Amino acid sequence: MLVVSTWKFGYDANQKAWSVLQDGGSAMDAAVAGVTVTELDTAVRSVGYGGHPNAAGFVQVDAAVMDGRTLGYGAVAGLEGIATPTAVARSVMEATDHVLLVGNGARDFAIDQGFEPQEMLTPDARSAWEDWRKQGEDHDTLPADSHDTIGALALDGNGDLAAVCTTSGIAYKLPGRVGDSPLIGCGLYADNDVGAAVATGRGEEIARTCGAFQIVTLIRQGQTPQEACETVVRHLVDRVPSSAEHQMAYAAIDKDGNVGGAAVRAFPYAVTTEGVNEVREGFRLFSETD
Ligand code: SD4
Repeated sequence: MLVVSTWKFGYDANQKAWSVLQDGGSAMDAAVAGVTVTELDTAVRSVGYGGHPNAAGFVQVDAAVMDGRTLGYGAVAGLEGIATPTAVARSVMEATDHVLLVGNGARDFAIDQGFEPQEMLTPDARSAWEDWRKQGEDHDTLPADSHDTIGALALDGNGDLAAVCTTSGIAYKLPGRVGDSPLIGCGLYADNDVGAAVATGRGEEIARTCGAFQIVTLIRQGQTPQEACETVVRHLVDRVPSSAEHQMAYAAIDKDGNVGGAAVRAFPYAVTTEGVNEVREGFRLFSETD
């Protein structure tokens, strides 16, 4: 059994996910429960409740789940007023024969499924947004925590894999903007036969290369998760050099429990398995001073 989540805050998500696995829960149960902790944590300004709003002051979240057993996938994008979008994405996968719901349709569906609508903009996030507006809405002066998606990968006791991804996207984005996180193959991918991968960073860059799918394909062809993550980061930066101005990061696992992580810049990710519960530093292409 194994759980891997992006960023330092992934550590808390992993504790929850690991306890679900230990209680006999599935990889999907564990991954969703883990990231729900992050979605509800107001200290995390880039995911779920308390996330940074879009330019118009509304928190619009994106989330997705993928089930490695069936290649089943469900996602929501541009969803407002629901604090746990990953659970909604799971409902899209399980309760509809669609894969992606957006905007008001996603919200109506969530409410229909029993999710409680709520205000998503916290006073802290509102005041940071108001400051940004007063300073002239300059996209070069975004808050330091203006993005940081949580992606989580889980391998359960049956050998099943799940990948999930959830974000409030880039701070002060254009209303309606959707990043890579809810897009299959870009933000996440999972296949029981091979492994699973998630992405975090600047969605506009990440979405160019379908990196999560590429990583799983490279593992299928014999690369380790670490090699596959590095290959995909290098490929993007070689192919589109301007993308290196942004952060792009991937974490991956294979079906045997090997783990990898690589990014353009510093990328901590959390790893929890039997006897291991730690935050690791991913391979990075550039140091902070490059
Ligand atoms: C997005 N990929 O919406 C997300 C943001 C993010 O780390 O991951 N940041 O583009």
